Amino acid sequence: MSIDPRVVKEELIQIYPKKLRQKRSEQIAINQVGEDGSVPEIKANVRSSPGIITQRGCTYAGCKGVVIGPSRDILSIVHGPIGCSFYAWLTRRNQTRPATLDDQNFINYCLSTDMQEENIVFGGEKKLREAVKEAFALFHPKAIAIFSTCPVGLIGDDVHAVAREMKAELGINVFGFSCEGYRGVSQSAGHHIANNGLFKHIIGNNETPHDDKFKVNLLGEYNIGGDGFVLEDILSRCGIKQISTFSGNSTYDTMANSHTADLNLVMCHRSINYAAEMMEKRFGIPWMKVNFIGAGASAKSLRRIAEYFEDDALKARVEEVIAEEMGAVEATRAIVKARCQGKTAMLFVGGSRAHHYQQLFTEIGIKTIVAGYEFGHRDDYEGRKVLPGLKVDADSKNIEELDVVPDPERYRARRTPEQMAKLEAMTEMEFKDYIGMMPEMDNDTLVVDDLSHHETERLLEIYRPDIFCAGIKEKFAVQKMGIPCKQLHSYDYGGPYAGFRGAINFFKDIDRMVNMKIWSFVTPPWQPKKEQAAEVAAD
Ligand code: CFM
Repeated sequence: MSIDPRVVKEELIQIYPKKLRQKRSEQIAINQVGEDGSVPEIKANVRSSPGIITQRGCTYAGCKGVVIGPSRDILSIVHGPIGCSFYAWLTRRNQTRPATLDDQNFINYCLSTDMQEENIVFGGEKKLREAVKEAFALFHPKAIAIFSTCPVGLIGDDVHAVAREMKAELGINVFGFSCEGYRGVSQSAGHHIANNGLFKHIIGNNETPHDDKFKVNLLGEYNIGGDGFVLEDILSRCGIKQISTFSGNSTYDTMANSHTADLNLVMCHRSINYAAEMMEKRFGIPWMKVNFIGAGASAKSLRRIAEYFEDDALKARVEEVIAEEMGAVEATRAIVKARCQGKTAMLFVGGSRAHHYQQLFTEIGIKTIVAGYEFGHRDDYEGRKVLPGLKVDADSKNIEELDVVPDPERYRARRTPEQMAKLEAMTEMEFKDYIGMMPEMDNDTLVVDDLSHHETERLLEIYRPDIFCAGIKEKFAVQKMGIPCKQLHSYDYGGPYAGFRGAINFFKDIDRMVNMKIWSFVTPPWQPKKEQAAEVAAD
């Protein structure tokens, strides 16, 4: 079935009023990869339009839920009405494993100041102060983080002043985040705010030295469904010391100690590239993009790490680990690929997975025909080469850009510019770069930013993909149309999907979903319109 993507694009937006149609048109690209790797421009990281059902979340979700939340011994207090906390309470499947039963772990707690009307009218700082003291008395944490929700910003509570005061009084690290839900256009603003906070209040606070030879941090890995555990296992078997993860299965101390590493590995570029950049400027730690989603991608990433350290024993060990893992991957892959070859997928997740998971699908012969991010920026689509040309709009100006300079005592360039250039020339490895999603997608695939529910329905109707990947908000609406929906945020109840073992889990889960007979028994609500879809297909 050959479907003209131009016709589909028109179909998706024709129902909208003129102005909205124009805006959405710029947020939907028909992919064309040039000889030089160039791709069409796409509009991204702009406000969703009122009336549209978007998949997006808020700035507070990106700060509290995504970046800081997974760390287990920072006590998080949400300053705001209780509803905001409900949705931050263990809904993200970020796992953690304290070393001993006595180690602090606050992940299963949900602390809120439970603001009432009275606090909105007369101010909530007093209540926040009391909450911090009460939490300290109960838990004795090393650090307390305060997260502001929308009303806090609207009434002007100074959470930073309260944090400073409590820090002095209690003698522990207390810091606040102005991550009100409305602060940016999506979660993405919250990532940036969280990165700034990590940098200002945590990274560099713990000087414990390590004499390991190969020291890295893994940035942008949140241990959803145990992904981080799989990667910890692989790296340690290779003999690579992981100082800290940001922030899956992490602790305050590991993050505070992360500036002692010699290389930063960036998994999720969107949520954590700011910290990587700032750590390079202040401490001299280079960063490289890695991808541990997909067996092939995992092997490639491990080899790049070994290249960076220029150590033959490490290179040999990495090859051994890859060889140990690949046998089982290939065995499952062969069976599943035979059953899935030629099927199609659509991927709509926040900022990284809609790109990373295409690799896993490709490994079992499933083609991604449409994909997009909820809140990725143009660099996540087109690659970081577009960064110098990005315009700063009113919404992004809202978020502080820290002025970072080399630390007078602790800056140590891990590699000279010459060494970096040599490494880049010798291998495929590039530092400080992310090529983005579109250069790796086929021509004539569709790329849709901030997909709406209306567009979801039309896409499903027109293409009838074999699987749709999104989140809980979309899952059951999609499945009622007779198409299986894999939650790529939470992995449903599955995972881990990272690394080699993870790939095997993913192959099996997808095989089960796309080859299940039940989908053919569901009558889609739009069934009468079927002929219309056939017409589009024939065009
Ligand atoms: Fe990064 Fe993530 Fe993602 Fe993300 Fe998220 Fe997530 Fe995601 Mo849900 S940090 S951008 S804000 S890879 S919670 S673990 S799955 S939207 S694609």
